[in-house]
Amino acid sequence: MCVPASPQGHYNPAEHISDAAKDLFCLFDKDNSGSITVQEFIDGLRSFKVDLSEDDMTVLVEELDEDRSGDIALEEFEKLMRMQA
Ligand SMILES: [Ca+2]
Repeated sequence: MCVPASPQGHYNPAEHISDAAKDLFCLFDKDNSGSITVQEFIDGLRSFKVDLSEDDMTVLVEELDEDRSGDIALEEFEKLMRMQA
């Protein structure tokens, strides 16, 4: 279980996110830090044989990373799932 649990009684933004998105997020988040770094994202896409250049992947991260934290949170990752749906 690599989705970080929020303290009891606090709103958990992960709760409304689909299990499929969480499972995929876990595959990308190799160090279980709760967010996907650019490098984890690129490694993850490569492991799924996604045919994108590193530059294209970096642009994709920048599009997903709404809060400019430099990595992809679960909520941001879910947008990618919706794009593909
Ligand atoms: Ca991580």
